[in-house]
Amino acid sequence: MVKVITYGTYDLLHYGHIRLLERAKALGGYLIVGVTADDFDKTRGKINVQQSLMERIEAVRATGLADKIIVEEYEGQKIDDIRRYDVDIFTVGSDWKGKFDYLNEYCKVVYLDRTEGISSSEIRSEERKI
Ligand code: C2G
Repeated sequence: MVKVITYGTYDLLHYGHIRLLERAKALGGYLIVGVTADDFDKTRGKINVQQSLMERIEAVRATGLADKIIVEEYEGQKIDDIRRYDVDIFTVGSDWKGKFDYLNEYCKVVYLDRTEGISSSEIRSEERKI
C-alpha cells in the first residue's frame, strides 16, 4: 500500500485542513499525520496557537482520515519519519511550495493547492473580535 505522510499544527481545525487531509489520503491509501508539538511550533515562530497538542490531535483523529498520528518534535524529523515508516509520498499545502524539495531524495514530494479564504490565523483574529 502506498504510504503518505503530511504535517501540520491543525490549530482550530477547519475546512482547509480537512480538504488537505482528504487529498493527502487519496494520494495513497495509508495516511500518517504529524501534528506539531507546542515547543516545535515555538521554534518555527508559531507563538499564538490556541489549542493544546492533545486537542489538535483529537481534532485530526475525529476527521477519520488519519491511519496513524505522530507528533513532530524537532527539525529534521521528517527525514527520520520517512525512513522509519517507509513512506512513499510526502505532501503539504502549496503555501510551502519548494520548501520541502530536499525530501525528494527520500520519497516523492507533492504540493497540494492550498484552500483559499480560510486560515487558523483568521479564525483566531475573529475570535478576538467576539
Ligand atoms: N492548509 C491548506 N489550506 C488552508 C490552510 C492550511 O491547504 N487554507 C494546509 C497547509 O498547507 C498544511 C496543512 O493544511 O499542509 C496544515 O496547515 P497548518 O496547521 O497551518 O500547518 P503548517 O504550519 O502549514 O505546518 O512541519 C509542519 C508542516 O511543515 C506544515
